[in-house]
Amino acid sequence: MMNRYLDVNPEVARAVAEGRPVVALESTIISHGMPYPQNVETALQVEQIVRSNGAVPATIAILGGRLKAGLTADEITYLGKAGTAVTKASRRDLAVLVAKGMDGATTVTTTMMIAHMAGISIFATGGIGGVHRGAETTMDISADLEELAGTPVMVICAGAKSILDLGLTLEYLETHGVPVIGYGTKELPAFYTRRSGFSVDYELDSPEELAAAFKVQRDLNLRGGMLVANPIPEEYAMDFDIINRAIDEAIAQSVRDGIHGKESTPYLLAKVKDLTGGDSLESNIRLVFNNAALAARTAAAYCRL
Ligand code: PSU
Ligand code: MN
Repeated sequence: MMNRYLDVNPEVARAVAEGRPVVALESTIISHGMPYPQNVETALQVEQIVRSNGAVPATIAILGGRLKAGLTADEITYLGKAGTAVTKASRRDLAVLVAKGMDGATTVTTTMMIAHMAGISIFATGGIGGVHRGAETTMDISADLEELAGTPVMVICAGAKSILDLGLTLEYLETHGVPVIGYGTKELPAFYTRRSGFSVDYELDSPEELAAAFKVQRDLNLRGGMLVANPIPEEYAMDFDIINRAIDEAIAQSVRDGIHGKESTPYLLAKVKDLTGGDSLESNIRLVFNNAALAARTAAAYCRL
């Protein structure tokens, strides 16, 4: 935890030192995942939800070259207003951003890294990156999967969007030994929808069960993280065909526009939002709230073990 590049905010540091529950939250979802002002409102509300479910929130980002675990409301507002002007920071960006004293919005990858440096074990987000459709020729596979393979943090998400090849994403996680847990379901949820047609490894049904499984993984010193897929609440889920038509259209447009590399995911997310007239944004916000609550309750259960 002695890390000259890391600032853990005092409330988070105290909770970690005293063995109290803390939940890490990412910042790419703020700067690149949602428009202003909904991004700032959502990020602040997510922190409140973590608190009201018994944990301390630690939103993670890189600010002025400092790795930050725990942001102020002003810092969250800054990231939300700056939007895509802030670098989307994955593992390969981290060293240069820090060396140059720059800002970075952390993806699942860098949020896991910084959470682990700060002693935080549980992380809530919306969706993870994965193996993109067409990866057999583009080789576009998110660094998030590699991080899950190597960094011991539990990531609670709503599954993965079908902008990805969900089958190949699951194969990759299997190869790397990452447990994929459905929360109250045997099917991998697909972010906007509760169903995808793909099975998860295990269904667990309570924060206590999640915490117990993660405790064994840590006690046995098994490499890597654990992926928990928590389906969007039914009342906020989107129609399966409507969302999948929008995703197919977004992918077709991205091919026409020659989008690739780190631009791919933000481009597809923005196009899907445009094509669904904003309905997808509401679903996105609700599923993040749902994941934040489960993460806080799981962090609390983990601290009791
Ligand atoms: N998927 C989503 N919403 C997001 C992201 C992915 O449904 O906001 C963001 C996350 O920060 C994730 C990153 O870690 O995109 C993955 O980007 P890439 O595919 O370039 O690795
Ligand atoms: Mn990619």
